Amino acid sequence: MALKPNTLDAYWMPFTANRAFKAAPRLMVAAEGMYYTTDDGRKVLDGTAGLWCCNAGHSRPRITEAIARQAKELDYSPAFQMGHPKAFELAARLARLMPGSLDHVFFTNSGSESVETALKIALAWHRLNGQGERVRLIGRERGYHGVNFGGMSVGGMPANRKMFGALVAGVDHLRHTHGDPRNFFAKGEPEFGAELADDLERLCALHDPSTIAAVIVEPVQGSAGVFIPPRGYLKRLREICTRHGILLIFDEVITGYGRLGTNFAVDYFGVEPDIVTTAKGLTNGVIPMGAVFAQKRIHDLFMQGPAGIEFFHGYTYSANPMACAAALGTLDTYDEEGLLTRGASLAQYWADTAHSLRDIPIVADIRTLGLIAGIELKPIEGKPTARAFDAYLKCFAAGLLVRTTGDIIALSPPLIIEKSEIDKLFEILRTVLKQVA
Ligand code: PXG
Repeated sequence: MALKPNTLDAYWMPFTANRAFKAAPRLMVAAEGMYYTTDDGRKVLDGTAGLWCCNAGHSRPRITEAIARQAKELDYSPAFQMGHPKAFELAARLARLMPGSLDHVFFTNSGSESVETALKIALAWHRLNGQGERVRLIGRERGYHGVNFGGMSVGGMPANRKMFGALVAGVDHLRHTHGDPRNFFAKGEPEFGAELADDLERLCALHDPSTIAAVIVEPVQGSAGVFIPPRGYLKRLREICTRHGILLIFDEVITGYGRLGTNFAVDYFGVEPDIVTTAKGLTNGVIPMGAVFAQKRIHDLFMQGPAGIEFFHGYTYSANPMACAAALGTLDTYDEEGLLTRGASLAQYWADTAHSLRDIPIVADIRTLGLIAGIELKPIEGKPTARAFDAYLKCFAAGLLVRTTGDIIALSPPLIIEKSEIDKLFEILRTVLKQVA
């Protein structure tokens, strides 16, 4: 099934070094359970659940069969001024899964769209609430909220921003929480740095809180390299937001659907934001879909406005029937196999095994929470990112899929992973890290 080289030309690949890839392509042709199969017939252990999304592993029958059935039954139904039963069933089921009164669900097609949707809900809600002067949005350094204009603007990864103009106006950023050496090699939530949440008070003093609509953060920063919030940080952020009437948005595109051993990070940290964005694990990554959860009081204010369309926002494929079927099949799989809480029982083993790499001299820090690990490498002098990317290529050749960002290796396996596979994953990684030392 090898592709001829010239067939690689037309596809402009996302977030990829296209020229290097096309000179030495890596192609997946099949996947089942914990493993991918490459075009040259090798099995590759999935250490990243695809891109943090295939939480139930690959080719799961409940999901694939639900999609096949749905394609025959109702392929598409208009998303505006029209509905289909599975959209309502899915929203009700998700509302039950999410704690507190985050019980209304708006459907999108990706994490990026979920973020845009959440930011727009926040701005519109303040306007309906008679506080239309709340127009500022606050993100955080090193945050990743997708690639559309709102998400890019509140995001804090310089490379994702610098080429794209002036971005959305009125955005500011909290300091990130990474770098305190006292927190290096912490298992779980690091001890030091809850007071970094007070940085929001600095921005409130600068802009006046009455101009700030919302703060958006990832409960655990994923893309930028697995930064786990200091113990108490998120609670403190919640308190400051509440005190100043600022909406708090948790971007749970990565942490949602079992990644931390709980349904959502909202459960794990016991902090209830006003809006939650999700995607990825919602459909096990199989069909693009996102879901934004809003508190009842947020939703209900929209329903008290003038008759007619309450929120001028939505997508052609919002609650697409195929995506709804995939999501319902995914939730069935999670339920039947207890996957959303499975990470809790594996977290200790996962952390211990990950931290066993600590003795390797090029390892600068190891961070773990739930079924996530970030292994930070010391960069090669003058060549940042080169060591981690070399490790990525060597892992792939040795039968393990990892992700890298900067000089950090990020791991987030499907939640079906067995202890023997955890062992195997870190054995391969140990061998490779010795090779790139
Ligand atoms: N918010 C967060 C927190 C994310 O992690 C998005 C929004 C955007 O989602 P979409 O579906 O528009 O891509 C993300 C996506 C990685 C990696 O390896 C992470 C993401 C995507 C691709 C790779 O860290 N996160």
